[in-house]
Amino acid sequence: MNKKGFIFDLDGVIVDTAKYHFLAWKKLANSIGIDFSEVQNEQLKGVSRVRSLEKILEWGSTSLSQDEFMRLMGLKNDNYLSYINTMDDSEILPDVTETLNFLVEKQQGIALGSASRNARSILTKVNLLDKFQSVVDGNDVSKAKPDPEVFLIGAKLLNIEPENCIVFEDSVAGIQAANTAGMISIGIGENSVLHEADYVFKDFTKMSKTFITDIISGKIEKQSKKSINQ
Ligand code: B16
Ligand code: MG
Repeated sequence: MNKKGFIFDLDGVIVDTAKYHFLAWKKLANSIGIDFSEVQNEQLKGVSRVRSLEKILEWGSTSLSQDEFMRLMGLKNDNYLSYINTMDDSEILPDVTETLNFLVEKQQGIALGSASRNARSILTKVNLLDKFQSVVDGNDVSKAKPDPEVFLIGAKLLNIEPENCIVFEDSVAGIQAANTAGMISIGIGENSVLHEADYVFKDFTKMSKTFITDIISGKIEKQSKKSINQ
């Protein structure tokens, strides 16, 4: 039997919490007189909470004491959690559940590889926690994406070699992390943003079961570059 390890990012891949991060960071930034665009927001996707605030402060040429930095991170997370608390399984992105069920049926390894410290509670909220054999989140890593640590730990927990792992990611930093880990990188989103990925799909509705079956069989490999797409 061919067994691969499928590692899913959370925010922007399984659920659209990316929009809640954006709203919460924007509110926080605006409260200290800094504004940033949706284009700049792409740089916050997939990176840790600490690094996100550091970047926002850089954009605003602002520096803070350590205490104030921690206080603002807390404020952002409280605001973010007020959105998360209202979530249920209706917020799972299209065809994600079907893809997970297909992989379970094919007895593939399934892991979560997220930078979020809120990952487990989000998976619980949307009722998907039991689909994952391993969950690696922001509490388990010391280095944020684009460092490959989160995905390498995921592969290890699945007991599958990195070259037999596939990463689904919506962020530039996450695609770079997957590539550095030597895994097949599949971008979920826009080709123009995620052009470093081996393959890009707008969402899971555009990814055929044949594509997944071909990955499992080894017919589709890393860097065969975008023959099947969008
Ligand atoms: P938290 P992912 C990432 O999750 C988000 O994309 C990123 O925007 C966020 O800063 C990071 O989680 C940390 O999240 O504040 O909840 O710990 O995309 O890696 O699933
Ligand atoms: Mg993401």
